[in-house]
Amino acid sequence: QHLPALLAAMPKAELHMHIEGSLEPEMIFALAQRNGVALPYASVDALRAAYAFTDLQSFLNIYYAGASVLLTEQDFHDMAWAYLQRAAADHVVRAEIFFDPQTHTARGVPMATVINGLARACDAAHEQLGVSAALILCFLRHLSEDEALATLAEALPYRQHFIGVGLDSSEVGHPPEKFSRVFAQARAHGLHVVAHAGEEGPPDYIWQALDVLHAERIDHGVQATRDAALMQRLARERIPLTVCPLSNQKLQVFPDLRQHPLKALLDAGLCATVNSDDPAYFGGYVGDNLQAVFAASDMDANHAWQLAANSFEASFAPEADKAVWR
Ligand code: ES4
Ligand code: ZN
Repeated sequence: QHLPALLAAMPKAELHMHIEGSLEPEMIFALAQRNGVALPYASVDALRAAYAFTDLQSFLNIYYAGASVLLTEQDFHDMAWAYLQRAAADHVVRAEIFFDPQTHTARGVPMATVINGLARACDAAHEQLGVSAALILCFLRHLSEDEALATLAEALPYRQHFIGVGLDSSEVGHPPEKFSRVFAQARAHGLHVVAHAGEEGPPDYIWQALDVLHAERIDHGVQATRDAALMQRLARERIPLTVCPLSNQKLQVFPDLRQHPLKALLDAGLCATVNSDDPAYFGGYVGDNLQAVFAASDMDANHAWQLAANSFEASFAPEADKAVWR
């Protein structure tokens, strides 16, 4: 009774969401119509019916198809603005938003179109919603490091519009060490660095993200529970894990949320946070993720408070802002 209300009302930061994963089926169809893009699905319902994923790759195939409707700066703005309004309703006061420029530049959409549209929505969110929003550019790990290096070079003219870089897409077979040079370059430009690791991949990928990429946060990281030494390091160094329960459930990482390790991570002293990943595809926004994972476990109000505190501790917001939110 009280716990759902606390989870909904508590101010929080969302640190792991892919803006292309916030495209609801209705918006995919509206943008397809606006832009004259043909979709391989007959209707909103037919598209939604395809959201039955068996693993990460089965999701990514549909996610990249959905993103193909994005063409203009207005499209990128409208997508991000819709997410930021929804986040504000969940009492998100800080959002650090992933975007995948290579998904768009590969289709001929200019980098400027992508970044300017997203950045305009982030500015509007601060002014009109009181949500502090920032962008993190993700490299697609199924592509080469040379392509990531070219993408970073293309984005550097817009350096003031993003705060960091990340690493996403198909994990297994694409270890973090494949991207050592591009992450070193990003760090040299003063960018924050994060990486998806230990979603489907082994604990070794988490070690690599830390020791080779110097990642400041690990996205997902739930496979760390398989490695006691890694758990100790993550706890001792307070390296945040941005955990996404409904994503883990829908991609069959933990098909039953009662098996989800969130409580174990918190109780082991790790800085775990709860996030939505791809809310339009996985059945809900950050508030829905919190409600679902609490309903499936015996976490209490202390865990809820810890998650909110962790989300601010883990955020890259200015310390002055973090002091207010905490
Ligand atoms: C993603 Cl759930 C997930 N994992 C890896 N890469 C992604 N990109 C968008 N969603
Ligand atoms: Zn993700």
